[in-house]
Amino acid sequence: MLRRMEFVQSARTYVAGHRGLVGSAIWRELQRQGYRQLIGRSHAELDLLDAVAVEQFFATERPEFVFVAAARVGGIQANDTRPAEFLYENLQIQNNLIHHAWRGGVKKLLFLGSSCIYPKHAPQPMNEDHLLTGPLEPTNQWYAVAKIAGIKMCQAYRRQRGCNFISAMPTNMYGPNDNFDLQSSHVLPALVRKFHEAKASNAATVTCWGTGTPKREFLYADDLARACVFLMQHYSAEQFINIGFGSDVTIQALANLVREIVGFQGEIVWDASMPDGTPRKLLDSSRLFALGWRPQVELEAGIRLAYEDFLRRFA
Ligand code: GFB
Repeated sequence: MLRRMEFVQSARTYVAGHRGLVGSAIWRELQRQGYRQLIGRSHAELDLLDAVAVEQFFATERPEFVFVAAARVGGIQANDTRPAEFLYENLQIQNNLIHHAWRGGVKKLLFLGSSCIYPKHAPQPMNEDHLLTGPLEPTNQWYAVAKIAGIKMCQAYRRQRGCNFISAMPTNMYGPNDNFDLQSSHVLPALVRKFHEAKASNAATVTCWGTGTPKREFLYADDLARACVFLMQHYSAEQFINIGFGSDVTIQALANLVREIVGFQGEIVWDASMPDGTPRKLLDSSRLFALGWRPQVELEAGIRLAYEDFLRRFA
């Protein structure tokens, strides 16, 4: 029998990774909706790689609802060059959280994966049934394998232990509290920073990675957060569920848009020695849309907000 409990505003709710891009957005959304017993731990306070510490945390804090937004994340370059970290840390973090959520009697848990779980050449848009139907994109296969294991953990604990653990697969995310480090960031924050710095120094060109021809779908973090809280409130099934925006753009088009928003007048140069990654990863989010959820923040408006966040934090 599954433990089905309503996600009420007085519920003790743990957001793992509450300082990151996704976790901080979930935290803000929960506060906005009146949730008043939020639990967060910084890395210094709780090392999620440490199984004993995680077990003790669940035993003393007794969270009832858990959002798993903690992960080792990064853009194409970080994924490609640090495979051991991406595989080991993600497996360890999610194993500790999911296993000890069961041991600690958590009523419901939402595990967050990524659209890179799908095969490199999956039909577009990619629906949930395309999982494990072909080889993965090599640059992020390590991260993808860990995230696929996370989905399976939730399904296994649901089947064998009766846990109400669900999973959602967001598309490429951006927004406040993003990582703007040029070596490890995703493309959107990297472009914001590159164009801003080029404008400030009157540079003639900005170099972007790859050919610019791959397409990506971008979802603003606050939209993702609303979807996550919505799923915690309304969705309980073994089937994981996609969270996307609904349309994608080429990296070239994205670069032009960011250049315009930031106000850089120079040229864009493409460094084809850098990897393109998967040619396209547009999610089919019709399962989620059918439940009544829709994104609210258009790409251009979202980039303006992301740029404001960058200016507030770094300029
Ligand atoms: O966002 P991104 O790093 O990761 O790169 P993925 C997306 C595309 O943007 C690639 C190009 O084709 C990059 O070559 N790009 C152009 C740049 N200029 C830049 C730049 O300055 N920085 C970066 N980072 N990219 C990640 C996965 O894949 O997506 C993760 O590695 C995760 O595992 C995440 O799934 C959502 O979209 O290719």
